[in-house]
Amino acid sequence: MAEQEEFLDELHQIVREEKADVILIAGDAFDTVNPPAAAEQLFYESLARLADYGKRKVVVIAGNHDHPDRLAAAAPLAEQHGITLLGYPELVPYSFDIPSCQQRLNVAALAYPSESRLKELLTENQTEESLQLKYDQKIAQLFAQMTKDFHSQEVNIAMSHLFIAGGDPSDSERPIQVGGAYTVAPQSLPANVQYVALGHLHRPQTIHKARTLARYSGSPLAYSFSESGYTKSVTMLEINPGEAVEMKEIYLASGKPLVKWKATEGINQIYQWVEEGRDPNAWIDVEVHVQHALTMEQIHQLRKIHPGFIQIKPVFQDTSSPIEQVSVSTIPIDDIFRRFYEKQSGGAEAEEELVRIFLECLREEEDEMNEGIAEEVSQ
Ligand SMILES: [Mn+2]
Repeated sequence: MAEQEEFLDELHQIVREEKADVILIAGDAFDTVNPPAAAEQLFYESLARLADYGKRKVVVIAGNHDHPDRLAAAAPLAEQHGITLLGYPELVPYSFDIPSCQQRLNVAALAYPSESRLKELLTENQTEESLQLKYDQKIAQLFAQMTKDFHSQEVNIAMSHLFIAGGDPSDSERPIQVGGAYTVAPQSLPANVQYVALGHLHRPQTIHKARTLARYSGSPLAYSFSESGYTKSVTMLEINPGEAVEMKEIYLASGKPLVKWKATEGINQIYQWVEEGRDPNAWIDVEVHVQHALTMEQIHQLRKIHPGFIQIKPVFQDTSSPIEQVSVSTIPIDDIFRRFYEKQSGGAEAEEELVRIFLECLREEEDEMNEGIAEEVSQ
């Protein structure tokens, strides 16, 4: 939440400095259909601030993570602040007069068009390939219909939450459709608009094969380690009717870096790095080379020394020897247990105490079985 707040402060500052007339948010607004109340509060508070209580137009569409009804539930209230919240794909374009620049803006805003939300008539016998093609055609058709009355004397924009074929994904978007990602060809985006604002992919990127300037602004924060190699940004556009669009990418300073630590010398190396003040503000994925599995106490202690550890993963030295095929019955039971433990833990050595407990449990189990047999015999 702190990181999100920081970003929203920065966005507000950019919006003021750039004197933005309109803000487009192409989803996802939330990560889940059931966001925590605190997240919703931050969202609404930030929208009101961005809209400057009605002076600046804001349009938000739902993404695949958002609950369309829930996102749009506050629409009547938001509308009074000049904020348009759209949950479902609809066929109507939105037109607004923008007093701050004395232009009229047309937005073909298509909230996340899931196949079910499009109420596609898909017969059961269709192959995956023809479903994909039909979906693509349907999106092209929707945009064509929504933009058909767009006028070159006005500012024309399309926006949606889609996976454009050829886009560069990261590990954190989650598939846009259950049972296969429905993609849309870049050529299916409308040509008769000056810009297509896209949401879904976390990496900021321009769609090169589109017939007009189309772009993912990308997520404001990194949500997986596959997103650690580039800077997050927002996209700023200068658009006048009938003219070429001027685009500028504004890099964000907020957002914590994601880094990986590989402590090949063991747990003390982590303590040393923390003491040296390495990556104090980062989220960290820790790999630590150890002989034995980390105890709960060790993990607990590590978490106390740095608040940014996301995962602490033990790595065991590779002691694997070629697999020998031997009959289990010829190996002593404690050896079988040691081998099993090593395999399950990824290479850790079972401590003697653990082996002793295992053998004790085994004996108790055997005693109970013997008692059971004795009872049966006596009955
Ligand atoms: Mn998405």
